[in-house]
Amino acid sequence: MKLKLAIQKSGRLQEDSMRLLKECGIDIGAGVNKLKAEANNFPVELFFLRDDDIPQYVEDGVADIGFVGENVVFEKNKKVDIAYALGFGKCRLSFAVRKDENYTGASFLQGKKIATSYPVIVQNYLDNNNVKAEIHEISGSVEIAPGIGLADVVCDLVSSGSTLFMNGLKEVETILQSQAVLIKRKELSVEAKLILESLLFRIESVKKANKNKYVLLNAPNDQLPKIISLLPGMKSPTVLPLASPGWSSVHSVIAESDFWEIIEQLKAAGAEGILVIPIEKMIL
Ligand code: PRT
Ligand code: ZN
Repeated sequence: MKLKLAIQKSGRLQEDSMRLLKECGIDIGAGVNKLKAEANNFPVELFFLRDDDIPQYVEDGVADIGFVGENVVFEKNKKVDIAYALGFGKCRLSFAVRKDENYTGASFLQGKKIATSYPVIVQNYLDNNNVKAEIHEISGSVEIAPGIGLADVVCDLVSSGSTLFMNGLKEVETILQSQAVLIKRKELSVEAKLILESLLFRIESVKKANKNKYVLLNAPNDQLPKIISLLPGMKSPTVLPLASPGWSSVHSVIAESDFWEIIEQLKAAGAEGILVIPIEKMIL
């Protein structure tokens, strides 16, 4: 059997979805057509769909799992489970108003016309804040709605903010932070579950590797204790003698998030010739 995975056919999530599969060693070779493709070396079959349709297909079991934005998962509100946060496709769903407008909080929205492609999420937000407003659902180019007199407020996805800015709007309130997630259907066969576990194991190894760097450096032996204390490593750092007496080469793994701080401290402790190398996979 094969695990059926739905991914976006074209658009912002397509490339990252395909790259992640590749990094997991899953080879989508020949046989790629517009609708379906099979992996040569892993029991998975890909379905290429519009992102909006993915939750429905997963609920219905046409696909077992899917890669899709949380924004779409919450808007469609289908019976699926979020199994893993994939870390790409990050964006936020925000209200925006004309740049000269004075936004005073949720009560500002009372009685306003709001243009959005996310009527369900917006209505939830209004209900939670006891605000009544008129939602105009539009499927694209939401940002032009105030300019053409269709709405007072928009609620749209934002990443850099430049689309809003170019349309004379300002972001005033974020109602959802989103990223691509792996969703799965509620009822998976035992076999499908096993394949999913193996896929998740690979995805996690790739994600961990991306979050860490392999560091090699040269250290004077008298500074080794200090330098080793700065480098936790997976177990403990590897220390090898250099050809020149009194020096060692130290190898370790450090988290991307701590990277700059640790490098500064390593230099201060006398480390030289520091090399930083990306890690491809990391199995703990
Ligand atoms: O054809 P299909 O229906 O599959 O694709 P689509 O056109 O509906 O979606 P697509 O490809 O635009 O986006 C797919 C997913 O990418 C979304 O559901 C989000 O989860 C995620 N994503 C991440 C974004 C953005 N960032 C994003 N910036 N989706 C859309 N945008 C748009 C936004 O709507 C606005 O028009 O980009 C513009 C704003 O970008 P900035 O950088 O100017 O702020
Ligand atoms: Zn879409």
